[in-house]
Amino acid sequence: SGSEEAKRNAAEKACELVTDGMVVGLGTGSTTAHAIKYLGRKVVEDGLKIKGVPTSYASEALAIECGIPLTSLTESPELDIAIDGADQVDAALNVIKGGGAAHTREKIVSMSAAKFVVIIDDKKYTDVLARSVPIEVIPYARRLVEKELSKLGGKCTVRSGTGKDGPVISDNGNMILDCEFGRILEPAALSVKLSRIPGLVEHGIFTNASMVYIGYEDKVEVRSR
Ligand code: DER
Repeated sequence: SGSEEAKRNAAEKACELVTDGMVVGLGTGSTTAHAIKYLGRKVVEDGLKIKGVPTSYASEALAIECGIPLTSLTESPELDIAIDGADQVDAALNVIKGGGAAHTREKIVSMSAAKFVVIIDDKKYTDVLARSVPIEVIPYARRLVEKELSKLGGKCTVRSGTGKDGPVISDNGNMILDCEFGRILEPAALSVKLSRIPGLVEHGIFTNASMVYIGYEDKVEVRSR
């Protein structure tokens, strides 16, 4: 991915959308970390009044460290805005997420928000999505899900991480598959097919982005749906 400066530029520009009284979905990953730190400074130094809903243990810990008051989806089901990163965004604002294995809660939060804003560095913007799609799967169903994904032309690998032997386990206690489909010309159609597979908890194709902020070292481009 691109430079930290490009990520920070996109993150801080998008945070201009956050105003007093808002409930804000806080995404996961290094780009959104810039947004969480920036919003934390606005809360602590300028008295910005917001509440955050984190999408992972990681973003919860960072938000607490930055002084952002937190709430839950149960207490605050209607979010004003969700700000989150992505692994790839195409020209029609279709998004692949899940590089951080957080896409299940990220999709729940993004769908709970009036506006879902994606922030990326320029290296992630492309004409056609062509990265592997992260897929959260109930371990019990893994073999069925792998079989159904291969029928759709997917080639899956179980994601293993660092600091633990064996598979990455998500914040929800499930496994992650990374599934290669090559160039994804019809993301919405694939999304529907994936969501029908029993035992597949959530996949990383997001078709609900309202806006994308594309950060460069010296500028930010904004695209709206
Ligand atoms: O897991 C996710 O969807 C994250 O948003 C992630 O993939 C983007 O992370 P990055 O901002 O560190 O590239």
